[in-house]
Amino acid sequence: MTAACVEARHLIGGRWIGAERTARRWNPARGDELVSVAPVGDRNIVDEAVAAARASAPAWASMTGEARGAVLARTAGALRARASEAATLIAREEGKTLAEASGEVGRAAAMLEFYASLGRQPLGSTLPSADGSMHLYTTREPVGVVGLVTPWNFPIAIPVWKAAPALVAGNTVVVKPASIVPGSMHLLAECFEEAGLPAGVLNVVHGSGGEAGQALVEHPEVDAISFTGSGAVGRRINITAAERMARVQLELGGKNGMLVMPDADMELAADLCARGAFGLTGQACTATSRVVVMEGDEQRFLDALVARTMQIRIGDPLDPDTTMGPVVTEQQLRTDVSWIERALADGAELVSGGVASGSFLTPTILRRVEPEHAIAREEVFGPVLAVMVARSPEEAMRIMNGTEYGLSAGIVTSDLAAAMEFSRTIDAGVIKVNRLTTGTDVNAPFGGMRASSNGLFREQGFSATDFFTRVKTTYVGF
Ligand code: TAP
Repeated sequence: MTAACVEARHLIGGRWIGAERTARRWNPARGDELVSVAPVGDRNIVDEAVAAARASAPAWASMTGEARGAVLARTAGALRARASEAATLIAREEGKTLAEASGEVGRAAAMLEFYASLGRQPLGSTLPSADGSMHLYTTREPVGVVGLVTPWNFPIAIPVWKAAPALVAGNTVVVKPASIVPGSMHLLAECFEEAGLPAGVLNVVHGSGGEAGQALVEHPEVDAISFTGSGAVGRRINITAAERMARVQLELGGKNGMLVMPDADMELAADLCARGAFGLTGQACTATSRVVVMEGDEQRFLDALVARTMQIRIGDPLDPDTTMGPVVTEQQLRTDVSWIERALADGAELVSGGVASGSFLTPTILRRVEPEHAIAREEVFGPVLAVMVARSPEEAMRIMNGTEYGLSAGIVTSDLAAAMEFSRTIDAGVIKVNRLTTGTDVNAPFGGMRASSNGLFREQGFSATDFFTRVKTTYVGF
């Protein structure tokens, strides 16, 4: 049976709109299977979407938080009802395994439910005043029209973790999803529509980043931009937004390290590193991409890591036995391979993996990596793990903090003092003790430090509404 192809459309002011110019996405695991076709949006379509968002903003902002939250709760229900279809589509379009895709859909629904409940939570505060005849309070108002620019690696969860807090806070949005995963965003937009979201409150424009994305970021009627993606694009967006004084949130790349202490359970360390590095094909911003082990522990750790990695089964994401899917595009695969070649040229040694075949890359472990090597510092965004050796705890901390990034960092130890010292010393927005560098709770703030973020606002949890609201202070004399 031929799997269905999703005919994605722009969603503008409640209307589904196609175009003559379209882009096609083929299943990365089965090159001949068309997964989705989407219109290629230009500046005019972005203008229409922003106008629709602007027109619907007053009515949406004047609804109660409870009523807005109820729409999000119904969206969660609609997504859960289509969970299996959504997971299959993500697996076919983006390439993560069915189990990973199901996890993503469940997480997106949980996120919608969390922000639905925020419609009933206080946003603002009451303050004591120096004037005894004064009622002094703050309220948080929506920012207005928000542009959401999202990457391909979580094609449903990331649009949700931006749109849900934006909407519950009373903003209207225009989403520009990554151009290689339009079908997943289309399904999500259908869930919002089915939940009764008023027309124009959430608009979707498909198309390339250079055209539709840039037009959205430059648009004078877009009050704020929330972007997740690469550092290079993020920096450009930062400059563009600053020029027109638009609020901007940037969540960018990472080079996440795991420190394995001498007292660590090596089986646990190997399991965390293998799943953190090769789960999601390593295509996660919080993927483990570096490991630091203490001198004398390296061989013991590598033996356990290689044994654990051998259990990974590469294949078609729809096969239930598959535990690692393909690399997302041929171009990304070439990039991954070129990072491996560069590492070997710099003096690293291949422990296992490094074999590219079709759109698949075997889980790759490199040893004899030095902190100054490019593979120790630059984001690969693929299933490649660099193992480094430290001669002292101080050197280990220096290596862990030795890249420009600061997204997620982990330590494996049973020494509480070492764990606490790690948490205090490491410059990263997320610290994990005896857990994967990937994965977070929906109610906890998430974001990076240093080059992993512009650091002004956190996503997820209660903090997300900081970005999507403005504070107003009201003095009522009586
Ligand atoms: P990017 O190439 O940066 O693309 C992200 C989004 O920006 C896409 O929608 C892209 O459109 C769009 N875009 C590209 N150029 C643009 C421009 N000039 N103006 C406005 N928008 C533009 O990233 P990616 O390859 O999709 O995702 C991988 C990167 O995202 C990695 O660096 C990863 O670490 C990062 N990431 C970070 C996080 C967090 S939370 N920190 C989470 C996931 C991913 P097109 O799709 O058309 O290019």
